[in-house]
Amino acid sequence: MSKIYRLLAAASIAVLAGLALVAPASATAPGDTITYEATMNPVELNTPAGAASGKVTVSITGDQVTVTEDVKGLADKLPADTAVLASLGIPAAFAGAAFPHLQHIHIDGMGQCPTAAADTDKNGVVDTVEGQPSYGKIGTTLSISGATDASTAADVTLVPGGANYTYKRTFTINAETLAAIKANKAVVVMHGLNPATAAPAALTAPNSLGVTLPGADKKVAMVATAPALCGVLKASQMVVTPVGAADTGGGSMAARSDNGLLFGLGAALIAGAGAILYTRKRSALQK
Ligand SMILES: [Cu+2]
Repeated sequence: MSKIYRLLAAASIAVLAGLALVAPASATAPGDTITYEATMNPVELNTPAGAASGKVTVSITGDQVTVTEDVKGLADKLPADTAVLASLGIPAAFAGAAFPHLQHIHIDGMGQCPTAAADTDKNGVVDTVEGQPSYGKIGTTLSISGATDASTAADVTLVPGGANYTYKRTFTINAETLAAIKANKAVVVMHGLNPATAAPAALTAPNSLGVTLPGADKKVAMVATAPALCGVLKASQMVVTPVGAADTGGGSMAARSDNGLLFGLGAALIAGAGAILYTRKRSALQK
């Protein structure tokens, strides 16, 4: 998958290079595509140094964004033992499923990733709320389908799952998030800690947001929601301007058709990992 992804991404760049001029970021005009990148690093206390990594690219044309991600080393699967799951506030239907990773673009904080100093209650975990002064509130939910605003922020059925995944989605971004990205103060966060390496409190204390999963009788443990990877989106040096000037030039169209293909592949991969989980949850809700 990742090989195909890279080949297609390279092809997409080649198409753009053939049809476009490359200009400095300072010379942007309406219709230009501006790209921002975040290198995802382990959140101190929550993910061991070097255990997980990722790269996120956000390409913006007007109010349309394409977010691509390549993530490695996160928590892989939920426990298969239903008693263990119950102790974590996770319904039995999720036993052994791909570990869901809620992911957001956070805004209106300091535009930084939290350090160990953010653990103000000294329980060994930087919980989601403790991280907020650094990365701010949720501006956009990087869901695999459905809404991309805060309404889907904690919906574990709409997120990528597993240790390693790629993600690609094009959507209309809200003005608040767009402004934060352009100010280089938007922060991408992937949530969900590896139970094998998380501090004991992550398994015993309820999450700081008060989230209860459908079908559970207690709040889900902090391990499901605490920030695992974090990275600040920064403008990359290049801006792509379609030749022929028009807002919807040949370059943009070529890029879009490639995006559609990539997204299809990514969605198929994710659907494969999560289909059982979604189906089970839906039927539980219908009862
Ligand atoms: Cu978040």
